[in-house]
Amino acid sequence: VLLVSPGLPLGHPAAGNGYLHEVKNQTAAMDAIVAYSHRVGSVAEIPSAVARAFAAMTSGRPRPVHLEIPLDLLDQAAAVELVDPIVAGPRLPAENEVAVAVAVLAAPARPVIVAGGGSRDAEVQALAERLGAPVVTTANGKGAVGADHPLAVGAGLHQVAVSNLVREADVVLAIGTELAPSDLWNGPLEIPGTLVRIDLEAVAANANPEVNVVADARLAVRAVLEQLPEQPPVPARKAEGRAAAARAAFAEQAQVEGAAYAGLTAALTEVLGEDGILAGDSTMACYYGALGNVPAHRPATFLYPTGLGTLGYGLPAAIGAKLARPDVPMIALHGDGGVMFSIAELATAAQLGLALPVIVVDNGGYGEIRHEMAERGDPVHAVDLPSPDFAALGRSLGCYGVRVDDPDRLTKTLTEALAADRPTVVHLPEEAAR
Ligand SMILES: Cc1ncc(C[n+]2csc(CCOP(=O)(O)OP(=O)(O)O)c2C)c(N)n1
Ligand SMILES: [Mg+2]
Repeated sequence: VLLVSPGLPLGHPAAGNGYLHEVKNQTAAMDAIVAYSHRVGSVAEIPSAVARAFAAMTSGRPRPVHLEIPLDLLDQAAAVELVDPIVAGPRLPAENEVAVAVAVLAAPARPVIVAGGGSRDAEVQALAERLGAPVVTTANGKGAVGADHPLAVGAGLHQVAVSNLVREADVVLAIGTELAPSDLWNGPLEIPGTLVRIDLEAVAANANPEVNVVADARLAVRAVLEQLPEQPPVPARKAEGRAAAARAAFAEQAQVEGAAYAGLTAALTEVLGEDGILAGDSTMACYYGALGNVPAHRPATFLYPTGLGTLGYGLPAAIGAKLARPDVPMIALHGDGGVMFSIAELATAAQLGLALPVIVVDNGGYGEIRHEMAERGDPVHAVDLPSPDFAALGRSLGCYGVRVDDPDRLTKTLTEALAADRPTVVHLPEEAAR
Protein backbone atom coordinates (compact mmCIF):
# COMPACT_ATOMS: atom_id res chain seq x y z
CA VAL A 1 0.00 0.00 0.00
CA LEU A 2 1.22 3.46 -0.89
CA LEU A 3 -0.60 5.95 1.33
CA VAL A 4 -0.53 9.56 0.15
CA SER A 5 -1.67 12.04 2.77
CA PRO A 6 -1.94 15.81 2.86
CA GLY A 7 -0.03 17.56 5.65
CA LEU A 8 0.45 20.98 7.21
CA PRO A 9 1.49 23.64 4.68
CA LEU A 10 5.21 24.34 4.21
CA GLY A 11 6.49 26.71 6.81
CA HIS A 12 3.60 26.17 9.20
CA PRO A 13 4.97 26.33 12.75
CA ALA A 14 3.16 23.11 13.82
CA ALA A 15 2.82 24.74 17.20
CA GLY A 16 -0.43 23.01 18.09
CA ASN A 17 -2.52 26.08 17.43
CA GLY A 18 -5.42 24.26 15.87
CA TYR A 19 -4.92 24.17 12.12
CA LEU A 20 -7.56 21.81 10.70
CA HIS A 21 -6.37 18.18 11.12
CA GLU A 22 -3.15 19.37 12.71
CA VAL A 23 -0.93 16.56 13.95
CA LYS A 24 2.30 17.18 15.83
CA ASN A 25 4.38 15.18 13.37
CA GLN A 26 2.34 13.05 10.99
CA THR A 27 5.31 11.73 9.01
CA ALA A 28 7.09 10.60 12.17
CA ALA A 29 3.89 8.98 13.49
CA MET A 30 3.59 6.95 10.28
CA ASP A 31 7.32 6.24 10.24
CA ALA A 32 6.90 4.32 13.47
CA ILE A 33 4.72 1.81 11.60
CA VAL A 34 5.53 1.66 7.88
CA ALA A 35 8.64 0.78 5.84
CA TYR A 36 9.19 4.32 4.58
CA SER A 37 7.53 7.61 5.49
CA HIS A 38 8.52 10.90 3.94
CA ARG A 39 7.22 14.48 3.70
CA VAL A 40 8.15 16.13 0.43
CA GLY A 41 9.43 19.69 0.45
CA SER A 42 8.67 20.74 -3.12
CA VAL A 43 6.68 19.69 -6.18
CA ALA A 44 9.95 18.97 -8.02
CA GLU A 45 10.82 16.37 -5.40
CA ILE A 46 7.61 14.35 -5.83
CA PRO A 47 8.74 12.03 -8.68
CA SER A 48 11.87 10.86 -6.87
CA ALA A 49 9.95 10.52 -3.60
CA VAL A 50 7.39 8.30 -5.37
CA ALA A 51 10.21 6.24 -6.88
CA ARG A 52 11.81 5.75 -3.46
CA ALA A 53 8.42 4.83 -1.98
CA PHE A 54 7.97 2.13 -4.64
CA ALA A 55 11.46 0.81 -4.01
CA ALA A 56 10.73 0.47 -0.29
CA MET A 57 7.31 -1.04 -0.96
CA THR A 58 8.59 -3.74 -3.33
CA SER A 59 11.77 -4.82 -1.61
CA GLY A 60 12.23 -6.90 1.52
CA ARG A 61 9.20 -7.88 3.53
CA PRO A 62 5.96 -6.51 2.10
CA ARG A 63 5.21 -3.35 4.06
CA PRO A 64 3.15 -0.19 3.43
CA VAL A 65 4.78 3.17 2.71
CA HIS A 66 3.64 6.76 3.29
CA LEU A 67 4.16 10.05 1.47
CA GLU A 68 2.98 13.33 2.98
CA ILE A 69 2.35 16.25 0.65
CA PRO A 70 2.12 19.68 2.32
CA LEU A 71 -1.31 21.15 1.57
CA ASP A 72 0.00 24.23 -0.23
CA LEU A 73 1.98 22.04 -2.65
CA LEU A 74 -1.27 20.41 -3.78
CA ASP A 75 -2.17 23.77 -5.34
CA GLN A 76 1.17 24.35 -6.99
CA ALA A 77 2.32 23.48 -10.49
CA ALA A 78 5.93 23.04 -11.49
CA ALA A 79 7.96 21.55 -14.29
CA VAL A 80 9.19 18.19 -13.05
CA GLU A 81 11.46 15.48 -14.38
CA LEU A 82 9.54 12.22 -14.26
CA VAL A 83 11.55 9.25 -13.06
CA ASP A 84 10.57 5.63 -13.49
CA PRO A 85 9.37 4.02 -10.25
CA ILE A 86 11.98 1.63 -8.93
CA VAL A 87 10.34 -1.76 -8.62
CA ALA A 88 12.75 -4.11 -6.93
CA GLY A 89 12.79 -7.68 -8.21
CA PRO A 90 12.71 -10.66 -5.85
CA ARG A 91 15.84 -11.32 -3.83
CA LEU A 92 17.73 -14.16 -5.53
CA PRO A 93 19.26 -16.95 -3.47
CA ALA A 94 23.05 -16.91 -3.33
CA GLU A 95 24.62 -20.03 -4.81
CA ASN A 96 26.91 -20.66 -1.88
CA GLU A 97 24.06 -20.41 0.63
CA VAL A 98 21.94 -22.83 -1.38
CA ALA A 99 24.88 -25.25 -1.65
CA VAL A 100 25.33 -25.35 2.13
CA ALA A 101 21.59 -25.86 2.64
CA VAL A 102 21.50 -28.66 0.07
CA ALA A 103 24.43 -30.40 1.75
CA VAL A 104 22.56 -30.42 5.07
CA LEU A 105 19.20 -31.34 3.51
CA ALA A 106 20.55 -34.16 1.33
CA ALA A 107 20.69 -36.79 4.03
CA PRO A 108 18.64 -36.09 7.15
CA ALA A 109 17.08 -39.00 9.04
CA ARG A 110 14.21 -37.10 10.70
CA PRO A 111 13.64 -33.78 8.92
CA VAL A 112 10.79 -31.39 9.73
CA ILE A 113 9.57 -28.36 7.79
CA VAL A 114 8.13 -25.34 9.61
CA ALA A 115 6.31 -23.21 7.04
CA GLY A 116 5.33 -19.60 7.74
CA GLY A 117 3.46 -16.90 5.86
CA GLY A 118 6.55 -16.17 3.79
CA SER A 119 6.34 -19.66 2.27
CA ARG A 120 3.00 -19.13 0.58
CA ASP A 121 4.37 -18.95 -2.97
CA ALA A 122 7.00 -21.64 -2.44
CA GLU A 123 6.76 -25.31 -3.45
CA VAL A 124 6.57 -26.52 0.12
CA GLN A 125 4.72 -29.73 -0.72
CA ALA A 126 7.24 -30.77 -3.38
CA LEU A 127 10.11 -30.09 -1.01
CA ALA A 128 8.43 -32.01 1.82
CA GLU A 129 7.96 -35.00 -0.46
CA ARG A 130 11.53 -34.84 -1.70
CA LEU A 131 12.90 -34.70 1.86
CA GLY A 132 10.39 -37.02 3.47
CA ALA A 133 9.57 -34.27 5.96
CA PRO A 134 6.37 -33.76 7.98
CA VAL A 135 5.16 -30.14 7.72
CA VAL A 136 3.91 -27.93 10.54
CA THR A 137 2.82 -24.37 9.85
CA THR A 138 2.33 -21.09 11.63
CA ALA A 139 -1.08 -19.38 11.50
CA ASN A 140 -0.04 -17.40 8.41
CA GLY A 141 1.50 -20.49 6.82
CA LYS A 142 -1.69 -22.52 7.26
CA GLY A 143 -2.43 -24.38 4.02
CA ALA A 144 1.23 -24.40 2.85
CA VAL A 145 0.60 -28.10 2.38
CA GLY A 146 -3.04 -29.20 1.95
CA ALA A 147 -4.57 -30.59 5.15
CA ASP A 148 -5.29 -33.93 3.46
CA HIS A 149 -1.69 -34.45 2.38
CA PRO A 150 -0.04 -37.39 4.20
CA LEU A 151 2.85 -35.15 5.34
CA ALA A 152 0.63 -32.37 6.77
CA VAL A 153 0.62 -32.18 10.57
CA GLY A 154 -1.32 -29.02 11.44
CA ALA A 155 -1.25 -25.24 11.93
CA GLY A 156 -0.21 -23.60 15.20
CA LEU A 157 3.35 -23.80 16.54
CA HIS A 158 2.23 -23.67 20.18
CA GLN A 159 1.03 -27.28 20.12
CA VAL A 160 2.97 -29.87 22.16
CA ALA A 161 2.87 -32.17 19.11
CA VAL A 162 4.90 -29.52 17.25
CA SER A 163 7.52 -29.00 19.96
CA ASN A 164 7.94 -32.79 20.26
CA LEU A 165 8.35 -33.22 16.51
CA VAL A 166 10.90 -30.41 16.33
CA ARG A 167 12.82 -31.68 19.38
CA GLU A 168 13.15 -35.14 17.80
CA ALA A 169 14.19 -33.80 14.37
CA ASP A 170 17.81 -33.91 13.21
CA VAL A 171 17.16 -31.14 10.66
CA VAL A 172 14.53 -28.39 10.97
CA LEU A 173 13.88 -26.34 7.84
CA ALA A 174 12.08 -23.07 8.65
CA ILE A 175 10.69 -21.32 5.57
CA GLY A 176 9.36 -17.76 5.78
CA THR A 177 8.82 -17.66 9.51
CA GLU A 178 10.43 -15.70 12.35
CA LEU A 179 9.58 -18.57 14.73
CA ALA A 180 7.99 -15.71 16.60
CA PRO A 181 6.68 -15.59 20.17
CA SER A 182 3.23 -14.71 18.80
CA ASP A 183 3.18 -18.10 17.03
CA LEU A 184 4.90 -20.10 19.76
CA TRP A 185 2.91 -18.81 22.77
CA ASN A 186 4.88 -20.93 25.29
CA GLY A 187 8.48 -19.87 24.74
CA PRO A 188 11.06 -20.81 22.13
CA LEU A 189 11.19 -24.19 20.42
CA GLU A 190 13.90 -26.53 21.57
CA ILE A 191 15.87 -27.36 18.42
CA PRO A 192 18.70 -29.82 19.12
CA GLY A 193 19.08 -30.61 15.39
CA THR A 194 20.42 -28.34 12.67
CA LEU A 195 18.23 -25.31 11.96
CA VAL A 196 18.16 -24.33 8.29
CA ARG A 197 16.39 -21.10 7.56
CA ILE A 198 15.03 -19.69 4.32
CA ASP A 199 13.87 -16.11 4.81
CA LEU A 200 13.83 -12.73 3.12
CA GLU A 201 15.70 -11.27 6.05
CA ALA A 202 18.57 -12.62 8.11
CA VAL A 203 16.49 -12.75 11.30
CA ALA A 204 17.98 -14.73 14.10
CA ALA A 205 16.17 -13.06 16.96
CA ASN A 206 14.18 -16.09 18.10
CA ALA A 207 16.37 -19.02 17.06
CA ASN A 208 19.86 -18.94 15.64
CA PRO A 209 20.02 -20.72 12.28
CA GLU A 210 23.12 -22.75 11.51
CA VAL A 211 22.39 -22.51 7.80
CA ASN A 212 20.82 -19.39 6.36
CA VAL A 213 19.46 -18.79 2.87
CA VAL A 214 18.47 -15.13 2.76
CA ALA A 215 16.25 -14.87 -0.30
CA ASP A 216 12.76 -14.94 -1.74
CA ALA A 217 11.33 -18.24 -0.45
CA ARG A 218 9.83 -19.27 -3.79
CA LEU A 219 13.18 -18.96 -5.57
CA ALA A 220 15.20 -20.44 -2.72
CA VAL A 221 12.97 -23.52 -2.44
CA ARG A 222 13.11 -23.94 -6.23
CA ALA A 223 16.91 -23.75 -6.17
CA VAL A 224 17.12 -26.29 -3.35
CA LEU A 225 14.74 -28.64 -5.18
CA GLU A 226 16.81 -28.44 -8.32
CA GLN A 227 19.94 -29.52 -6.49
CA LEU A 228 18.64 -32.16 -4.10
CA PRO A 229 19.04 -35.80 -5.15
CA GLU A 230 15.88 -37.25 -6.76
CA GLN A 231 15.68 -40.01 -4.21
CA PRO A 232 14.28 -38.82 -0.84
CA PRO A 233 16.67 -39.50 2.03
CA VAL A 234 13.71 -40.79 4.06
CA PRO A 235 11.39 -43.36 2.48
CA ALA A 236 7.84 -42.02 2.01
CA ARG A 237 6.35 -44.74 4.21
CA LYS A 238 8.55 -43.77 7.15
CA ALA A 239 8.00 -40.03 6.68
CA GLU A 240 4.24 -40.46 6.46
CA GLY A 241 4.27 -42.63 9.57
CA ARG A 242 6.01 -39.87 11.54
CA ALA A 243 3.59 -37.29 10.15
CA ALA A 244 0.53 -39.43 10.96
CA ALA A 245 1.60 -39.88 14.57
CA ALA A 246 2.26 -36.16 14.97
CA ARG A 247 -1.01 -35.30 13.22
CA ALA A 248 -3.02 -37.51 15.58
CA ALA A 249 -1.39 -35.95 18.65
CA PHE A 250 -1.92 -32.50 17.13
CA ALA A 251 -5.61 -33.13 16.37
CA GLU A 252 -6.25 -34.43 19.87
CA GLN A 253 -4.81 -31.32 21.49
CA ALA A 254 -6.52 -29.00 19.00
CA GLN A 255 -9.88 -30.62 19.74
CA VAL A 256 -9.49 -30.13 23.48
CA GLU A 257 -8.39 -26.54 22.94
CA GLY A 258 -11.30 -25.82 20.59
CA ALA A 259 -14.03 -27.82 22.36
CA ALA A 260 -16.09 -24.70 23.11
CA TYR A 261 -16.22 -23.95 19.37
CA ALA A 262 -16.58 -27.50 17.97
CA GLY A 263 -19.98 -26.94 16.33
CA LEU A 264 -18.78 -23.71 14.75
CA THR A 265 -15.55 -25.22 13.37
CA ALA A 266 -17.45 -28.23 11.99
CA ALA A 267 -19.85 -25.89 10.16
CA LEU A 268 -16.96 -23.75 8.86
CA THR A 269 -15.16 -26.86 7.61
CA GLU A 270 -18.26 -27.93 5.71
CA VAL A 271 -19.17 -24.63 4.07
CA LEU A 272 -15.63 -23.41 3.28
CA GLY A 273 -14.81 -26.64 1.45
CA GLU A 274 -11.60 -26.88 -0.54
CA ASP A 275 -11.49 -23.29 -1.80
CA GLY A 276 -12.96 -21.10 0.92
CA ILE A 277 -11.11 -18.38 2.81
CA LEU A 278 -11.59 -17.56 6.48
CA ALA A 279 -10.68 -14.07 7.68
CA GLY A 280 -10.39 -14.27 11.44
CA ASP A 281 -9.93 -11.79 14.24
CA SER A 282 -7.94 -12.09 17.44
CA THR A 283 -10.72 -14.00 19.19
CA MET A 284 -10.70 -17.34 20.99
CA ALA A 285 -13.08 -18.82 18.40
CA CYS A 286 -10.31 -18.21 15.91
CA TYR A 287 -7.06 -19.14 17.65
CA TYR A 288 -8.45 -21.94 19.85
CA GLY A 289 -11.16 -22.96 17.39
CA ALA A 290 -10.49 -22.42 13.71
CA LEU A 291 -6.67 -22.35 13.67
CA GLY A 292 -6.22 -25.98 14.69
CA ASN A 293 -9.60 -27.41 13.73
CA VAL A 294 -10.66 -26.00 10.34
CA PRO A 295 -8.52 -27.57 7.61
CA ALA A 296 -6.92 -25.37 4.95
CA HIS A 297 -6.21 -26.78 1.53
CA ARG A 298 -4.29 -23.94 -0.04
CA PRO A 299 -1.89 -21.23 1.13
CA ALA A 300 -3.33 -17.85 2.09
CA THR A 301 -6.80 -19.19 2.93
CA PHE A 302 -6.57 -18.32 6.62
CA LEU A 303 -6.22 -14.58 7.12
CA TYR A 304 -5.29 -13.73 10.66
CA PRO A 305 -3.46 -10.84 12.39
CA THR A 306 -0.60 -12.84 13.94
CA GLY A 307 2.04 -10.67 15.52
CA LEU A 308 0.31 -7.37 16.02
CA GLY A 309 -2.86 -9.23 17.07
CA THR A 310 -4.98 -6.22 16.24
CA LEU A 311 -8.67 -6.45 17.06
CA GLY A 312 -10.95 -5.35 14.23
CA TYR A 313 -8.84 -6.96 11.49
CA GLY A 314 -11.16 -9.76 10.38
CA LEU A 315 -14.02 -7.83 8.75
CA PRO A 316 -11.95 -5.40 6.65
CA ALA A 317 -9.61 -8.26 5.69
CA ALA A 318 -12.60 -10.29 4.52
CA ILE A 319 -13.95 -7.36 2.48
CA GLY A 320 -10.59 -6.83 0.76
CA ALA A 321 -10.14 -10.53 0.07
CA LYS A 322 -13.71 -10.89 -1.24
CA LEU A 323 -13.15 -8.00 -3.65
CA ALA A 324 -9.92 -9.63 -4.85
CA ARG A 325 -11.43 -13.13 -5.12
CA PRO A 326 -15.20 -12.61 -5.67
CA ASP A 327 -15.83 -16.24 -6.65
CA VAL A 328 -14.33 -17.76 -3.53
CA PRO A 329 -16.49 -18.45 -0.45
CA MET A 330 -15.35 -15.91 2.15
CA ILE A 331 -16.29 -15.76 5.83
CA ALA A 332 -15.33 -13.29 8.55
CA LEU A 333 -15.03 -14.66 12.10
CA HIS A 334 -15.12 -12.22 15.00
CA GLY A 335 -15.64 -11.94 18.72
CA ASP A 336 -18.24 -9.53 20.09
CA GLY A 337 -15.51 -7.26 21.45
CA GLY A 338 -13.22 -7.13 18.42
CA VAL A 339 -15.96 -6.68 15.85
CA MET A 340 -16.86 -3.31 17.36
CA PHE A 341 -13.40 -1.96 16.42
CA SER A 342 -14.38 -1.95 12.75
CA ILE A 343 -18.14 -2.48 12.81
CA ALA A 344 -18.75 0.47 10.46
CA GLU A 345 -17.20 -1.61 7.65
CA LEU A 346 -20.48 -3.57 7.58
CA ALA A 347 -21.95 -0.55 5.81
CA THR A 348 -19.14 -0.73 3.24
CA ALA A 349 -19.65 -4.46 2.69
CA ALA A 350 -23.41 -3.87 2.29
CA GLN A 351 -22.84 -1.01 -0.14
CA LEU A 352 -20.62 -3.32 -2.20
CA GLY A 353 -23.29 -6.06 -2.12
CA LEU A 354 -20.80 -8.69 -0.94
CA ALA A 355 -22.02 -12.22 -0.16
CA LEU A 356 -20.15 -12.23 3.12
CA PRO A 357 -21.20 -14.02 6.29
CA VAL A 358 -19.84 -12.16 9.33
CA ILE A 359 -19.95 -14.44 12.36
CA VAL A 360 -19.92 -12.71 15.74
CA VAL A 361 -19.26 -15.11 18.62
CA ASP A 362 -20.82 -13.44 21.63
CA ASN A 363 -19.54 -14.12 25.14
CA GLY A 364 -20.57 -10.74 26.50
CA GLY A 365 -17.13 -9.13 26.42
CA TYR A 366 -13.37 -9.48 26.19
CA GLY A 367 -13.33 -13.22 26.93
CA GLU A 368 -9.57 -13.73 26.63
CA ILE A 369 -8.79 -10.88 29.02
CA ARG A 370 -11.49 -12.07 31.41
CA HIS A 371 -9.86 -15.54 31.52
CA GLU A 372 -6.37 -14.13 31.98
CA MET A 373 -7.44 -11.90 34.87
CA ALA A 374 -9.11 -14.87 36.56
CA GLU A 375 -6.08 -17.12 35.98
CA ARG A 376 -3.71 -14.58 37.54
CA GLY A 377 -6.03 -14.24 40.51
CA ASP A 378 -6.69 -10.58 39.70
CA PRO A 379 -10.15 -9.16 40.28
CA VAL A 380 -11.98 -9.58 37.00
CA HIS A 381 -13.02 -6.10 35.93
CA ALA A 382 -13.77 -3.89 32.92
CA VAL A 383 -14.11 -6.82 30.53
CA ASP A 384 -17.89 -7.19 30.25
CA LEU A 385 -19.60 -5.50 27.33
CA PRO A 386 -23.31 -5.02 26.86
CA SER A 387 -23.88 -7.06 23.69
CA PRO A 388 -25.76 -5.13 21.08
CA ASP A 389 -28.35 -7.04 19.05
CA PHE A 390 -25.79 -7.77 16.33
CA ALA A 391 -28.39 -9.07 13.87
CA ALA A 392 -30.41 -5.85 14.17
CA LEU A 393 -27.22 -3.80 13.98
CA GLY A 394 -26.33 -5.58 10.75
CA ARG A 395 -29.79 -4.98 9.28
CA SER A 396 -29.63 -1.30 10.19
CA LEU A 397 -26.45 -1.02 8.11
CA GLY A 398 -27.91 -2.77 5.06
CA CYS A 399 -26.93 -6.38 5.79
CA TYR A 400 -29.08 -9.36 6.60
CA GLY A 401 -28.94 -10.26 10.27
CA VAL A 402 -29.74 -13.52 12.03
CA ARG A 403 -29.25 -14.90 15.50
CA VAL A 404 -28.39 -18.60 15.65
CA ASP A 405 -29.03 -20.32 18.99
CA ASP A 406 -28.97 -23.87 17.64
CA PRO A 407 -25.55 -25.00 16.32
CA ASP A 408 -27.30 -27.44 13.98
CA ARG A 409 -28.70 -24.49 12.05
CA LEU A 410 -25.31 -22.94 11.47
CA THR A 411 -24.35 -24.81 8.30
CA LYS A 412 -27.64 -23.92 6.60
CA THR A 413 -27.41 -20.28 7.69
CA LEU A 414 -23.84 -19.94 6.39
CA THR A 415 -24.65 -21.71 3.11
CA GLU A 416 -27.50 -19.27 2.47
CA ALA A 417 -25.35 -16.30 3.48
CA LEU A 418 -22.61 -17.33 1.03
CA ALA A 419 -25.13 -17.11 -1.82
CA ALA A 420 -26.92 -13.95 -0.68
CA ASP A 421 -27.01 -10.57 -2.40
CA ARG A 422 -25.47 -8.81 0.60
CA PRO A 423 -23.54 -9.54 3.81
CA THR A 424 -25.17 -11.46 6.65
CA VAL A 425 -24.33 -10.82 10.28
CA VAL A 426 -24.62 -14.10 12.17
CA HIS A 427 -24.98 -13.41 15.90
CA LEU A 428 -23.80 -16.60 17.59
CA PRO A 429 -23.96 -16.81 21.40
CA GLU A 430 -20.83 -18.68 22.55
CA GLU A 431 -22.95 -21.52 24.03
CA ALA A 432 -24.30 -22.17 20.52
CA ALA A 433 -20.80 -22.50 19.04
CA ARG A 434 -20.06 -25.72 20.95
C1 LIG B 1 -6.74 -3.16 19.14
C2 LIG B 1 -6.60 -4.10 20.27
N1 LIG B 1 -6.93 -3.74 21.52
C3 LIG B 1 -6.82 -4.60 22.54
C4 LIG B 1 -6.35 -5.88 22.35
C5 LIG B 1 -6.19 -6.85 23.52
N2 LIG B 1 -7.11 -7.97 23.42
C6 LIG B 1 -6.73 -9.17 22.94
S1 LIG B 1 -7.96 -10.30 22.91
C7 LIG B 1 -9.06 -9.18 23.55
C8 LIG B 1 -10.49 -9.59 23.77
C9 LIG B 1 -11.25 -9.66 22.49
O1 LIG B 1 -12.60 -9.87 22.75
P1 LIG B 1 -13.52 -10.56 21.67
O2 LIG B 1 -13.24 -9.99 20.34
O3 LIG B 1 -14.92 -10.53 22.14
O4 LIG B 1 -12.95 -12.06 21.65
P2 LIG B 1 -12.97 -13.11 22.88
O5 LIG B 1 -11.68 -12.93 23.63
O6 LIG B 1 -14.15 -12.83 23.73
O7 LIG B 1 -13.02 -14.44 22.21
C10 LIG B 1 -8.44 -7.96 23.81
C11 LIG B 1 -9.10 -6.77 24.37
C12 LIG B 1 -6.00 -6.23 21.02
N3 LIG B 1 -5.54 -7.44 20.71
N4 LIG B 1 -6.13 -5.34 20.00
MG1 LIG C 1 -15.97 -11.80 23.32
